Amino acid sequence: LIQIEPQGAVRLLRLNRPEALNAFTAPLLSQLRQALEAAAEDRETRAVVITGAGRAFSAGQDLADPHVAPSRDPGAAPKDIGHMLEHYYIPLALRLRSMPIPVVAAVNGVAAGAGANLALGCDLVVAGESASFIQAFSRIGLIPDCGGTWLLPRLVGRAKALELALLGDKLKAAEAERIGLIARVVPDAELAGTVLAIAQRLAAMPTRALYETRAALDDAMKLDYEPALKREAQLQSQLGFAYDYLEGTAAFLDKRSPEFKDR
Ligand code: LHQ
Repeated sequence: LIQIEPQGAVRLLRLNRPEALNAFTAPLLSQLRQALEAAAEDRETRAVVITGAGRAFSAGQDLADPHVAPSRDPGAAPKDIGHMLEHYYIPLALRLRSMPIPVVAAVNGVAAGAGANLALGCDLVVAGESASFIQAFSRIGLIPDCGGTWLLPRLVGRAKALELALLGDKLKAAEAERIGLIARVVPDAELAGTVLAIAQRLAAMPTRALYETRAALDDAMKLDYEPALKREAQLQSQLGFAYDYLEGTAAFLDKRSPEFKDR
């Protein structure tokens, strides 16, 4: 259900249920988390790309899955769909957000519901121009999950977040870029190449500094200005003792390419 394609220091993970628009089932979600875990543990892998097979990135939770589809039999006991979040989506979202290496989403088509929010949880989101993002939850009587309530207001502010979440309309990739929901939109034919080039660039960069950059930005969201300045100084102090700072500075002064190692 997940196709793993190593490309040098970049590991591409392709959601591979194209006949169902890569809708999430428990096995697919488990395999994706395991693939992220394996990429995090592999010392040769320095960046990850997540994309979808076929015409979609992911249609979100598979609504036909008996684990979550409400029974139409009035006598049947109602299902607790929170279990699916607790056991599959939350561990996946946490794994994604704490990856020791950068993760780029290559959004190749529609990303709906949890599919959209999984993509938005990646460090960089690049979409093909025919891609779209849909907070489909309100259409079926639910709220944004898989990090949506946390991510959306931080990415686009409360006004746009509520517009997207309440109306559940399809947002085209160009508009998603314009409002700051995603980093970049590129012509469809250039998506794979552009994302691979970005991931390769990130893979050659100082991995530990990239990791701490994400952590510092996320921390700063919940800090006042002065504590944020102090947190920067604390992290900078640690990085200043690390190999990559020595190497980066030496390479700059020697006018050569650096070879970073820290993780
Ligand atoms: C699908 C799906 C799908 C099954 C398309 N499931 N079959 C977490 C925990 C617990 C519970 C619930 O939810 C969550 C988180 C969530 O993600 S909730 C949100 C779930 N996702 C949605 O509500 C999106 C539903 N899909 C759509 O709105 C459309 O299919 C989109 C906009 C994604 C694509 O539209 P089209 O390009 O027009 O394609 P289509 O609608 O014709 O779909 C193609 C096929 O894929 C079709 O099957 P068929 O047998 O007729 O070819 C759809 O039924 C199937 N499909 N999404 N989520």
